[in-house]
Amino acid sequence: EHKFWKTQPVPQKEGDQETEGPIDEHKTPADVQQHPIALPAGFEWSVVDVKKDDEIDEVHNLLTENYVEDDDAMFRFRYSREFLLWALTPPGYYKEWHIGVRVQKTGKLVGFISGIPVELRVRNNTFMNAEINFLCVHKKLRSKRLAPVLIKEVTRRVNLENIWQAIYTAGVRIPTPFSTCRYYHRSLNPAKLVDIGFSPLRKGETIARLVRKYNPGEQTRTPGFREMVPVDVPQVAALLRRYLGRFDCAQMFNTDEDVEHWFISGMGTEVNGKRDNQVVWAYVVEDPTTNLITDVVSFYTLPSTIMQHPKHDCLNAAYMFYYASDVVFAPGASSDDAFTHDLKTQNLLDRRLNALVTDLLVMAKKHEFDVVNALTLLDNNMFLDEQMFGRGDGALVHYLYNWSTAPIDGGLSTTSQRKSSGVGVVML
Ligand code: MYA
Ligand code: JJ1
Repeated sequence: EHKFWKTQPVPQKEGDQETEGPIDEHKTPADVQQHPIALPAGFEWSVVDVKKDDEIDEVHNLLTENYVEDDDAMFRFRYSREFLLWALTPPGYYKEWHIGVRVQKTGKLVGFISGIPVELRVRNNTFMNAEINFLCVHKKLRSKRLAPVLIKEVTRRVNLENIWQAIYTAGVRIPTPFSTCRYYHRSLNPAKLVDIGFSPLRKGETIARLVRKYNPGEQTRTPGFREMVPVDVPQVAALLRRYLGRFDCAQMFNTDEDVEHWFISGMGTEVNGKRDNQVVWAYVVEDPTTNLITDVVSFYTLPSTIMQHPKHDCLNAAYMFYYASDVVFAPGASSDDAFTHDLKTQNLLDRRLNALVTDLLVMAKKHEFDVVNALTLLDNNMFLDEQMFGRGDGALVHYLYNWSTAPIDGGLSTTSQRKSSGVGVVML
């Protein structure tokens, strides 16, 4: 069946995941093949220097024409150059993990895979991972078993750094997920979404009514809600670490530099009062009385090409990224038993997340996004229905390489119940 995946250290079927830990025998970098995996004749490996404009251009162009599409091939992800640079250069990144495949004769880039280092906690274990993303093979070279070669080569380069685990997501199912999430979509520009076939126009529904229904208003309403700035980094980092501690699987954000990269550097640089190259939008709530940061919420931009449309060629989508709130840790009345305390916390959190997302929608509209997308991970099920997100036709499946763990709740069973998922890692 799975000629490649059956040879890899991944759980081979559901139910193979009961014991927590590595699947492969222990190895050291000295045990790893020291030369690159062989490519078919006519192709060569090429480290892509993402800091060079012409090279990030090549990756951008490859992905723009050949990366992920929806099931009906109407939309294709269109990651910007600035986004790719941000996504591929977090603190401690390895440039050798930005791996291209070129046609030897012409130098044309026809394949790509990337990894970045990320520390994860999975239940009680914390370990370094490669986060693998942007696997792409040119459409004309599909089904020639190039993908396994790319995967083996990135594995080798990760192992050379003494890292033996990886996390990755895909829209497809292969052996064997630890968690599955669904995509949800909140319209901001329903007229365009209907026009391009992204949203259906249900019978009896009118565009005018949809425009009114989905108008988030002009003003944010949470007192102290403002854009995040560099001095917020230490408080936001501490807040995120506490919040993500509640999930079965979460990114660690060990250093303030990690938070600086993922929340501040992605906000681009201000030129004449206008932000250039912004890829992430981050907001905090500063308590007006204590001046402490109590909440953070963020989203990133990921447009899609609209493949066959006379009028529109780009869907401007914002994706919910990390958020956190301190209300979880509000102490209950001393007379409360643990159960009552948890229930009160849950309710407080629910109200607070809805308030934050209401404000996020105002900001996303202000920045002219057509839609806000979110998965069922984190605590998203607490606000998806109330904030009028509708279920999409896509899923995002989460995988670990060389790590076995019991399944983690991706929020599928709990959409109508306002419960937390187990997933506290958001991939780009
Ligand atoms: S997910 C996004 C993937 N990209 C796209 O979907 C873009 C559009 N599609 C393409 O470019 C191609 O169709 C790709 C496959 C390149 C996806 N993840 O070469 P083939 C298996 C893992 O003949 P092609 C992302 O970026 C497939 O089951 N495996 O096929 C995360 C079959 O194996 P088996 C996949 O269509 C990537 C084999 O490949 C995927 O020409 C994480 C067929 O190869 C997929 N998305 O090319 C990668 N799609 O026979 C794993 C197909 O066994 C990382 N396949 O079923 C693992 C950790 C590595 C680091 C470890 C460090 C310790
Ligand atoms: O965007 C997605 N689906 C949209 C468009 C569907 C077009 C027809 N296939 C969708 N729209 C309905 C929205 C509607 C809004 C009002 C309320 C009701 C709902 O469902 C989907 C996600 O749902 N996107 C994809 O399929 C893209 C691929 C997703 C897998 C990504 C894998 C990434 C791997 C990288 O690591």
